[in-house]
Amino acid sequence: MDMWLSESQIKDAAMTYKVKETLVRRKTPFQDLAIVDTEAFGRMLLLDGIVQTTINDEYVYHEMITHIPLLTHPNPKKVLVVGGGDGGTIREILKHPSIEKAVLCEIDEIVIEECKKYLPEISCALTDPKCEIFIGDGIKYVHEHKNEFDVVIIDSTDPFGAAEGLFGGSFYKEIYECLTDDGIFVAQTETPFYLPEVVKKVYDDAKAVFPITKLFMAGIPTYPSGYWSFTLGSKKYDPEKANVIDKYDLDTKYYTKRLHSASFVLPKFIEDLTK
Ligand code: AG3
Repeated sequence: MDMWLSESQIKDAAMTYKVKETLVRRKTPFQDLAIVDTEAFGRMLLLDGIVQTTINDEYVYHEMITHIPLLTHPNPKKVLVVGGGDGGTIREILKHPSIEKAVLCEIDEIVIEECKKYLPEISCALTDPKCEIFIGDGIKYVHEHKNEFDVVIIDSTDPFGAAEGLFGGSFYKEIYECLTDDGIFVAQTETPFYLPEVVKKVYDDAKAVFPITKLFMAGIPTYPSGYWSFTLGSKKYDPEKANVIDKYDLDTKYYTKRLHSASFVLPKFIEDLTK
């Protein structure tokens, strides 16, 4: 008997995967967690039925959410990740030689526990001595740490329920204050195909706070529509003008120095959301 898993993306569309095996399924105090092995994408993490990451395409998301801000900043030393309990973003951050400390603030420690067990390729850097794990609310953590981080990355789930507070203007003001004088913020901000109003709102909210605000895109096959947006807010450095050419080379599969600025070139319907 074939087993199939579906994530509904809008009322009338869904993406479906053939499942080999369910490795873990458990209710945490915050969400319904599952890690399943799929035929097409390998092991896959789901939270409340929403695909978070898979072994076969995780590199796109984790490289882009990390290397775009970290290679825009000339010398990032301290980085905060809010969410991201699978550890993929931390793994990418620690590829940068300037990093002294990467803090992971994750509300649900069971995500970390299960990803360490079943997704070691992604979670492998969570035990690195430069990684500090804080279990708790990201909004509170950001509020309590002022002028401290060179880069803040919001590696959250979708903006409904638990993660809703991570997608608003008042939180972006707090992030602004949590950043150093030349700090940069990046968040995953959904797909403009299905949620253009979310993309627009996040962009406008970030723009009201940061002097430089830009959207960039990446192709992620297991996220709704396969085409995903990220929003970047920066106090000083323009990511499109960053001199990444002279910087060190990284071991990547998706990110390249040429792609860095190219990912900010937007199709018209997305560019229109930024006007
Ligand atoms: N968090 C962003 C997942 C968003 C995907 N949305 C969806 N499938 N509807 C990814 C966490 C990876 N570190």
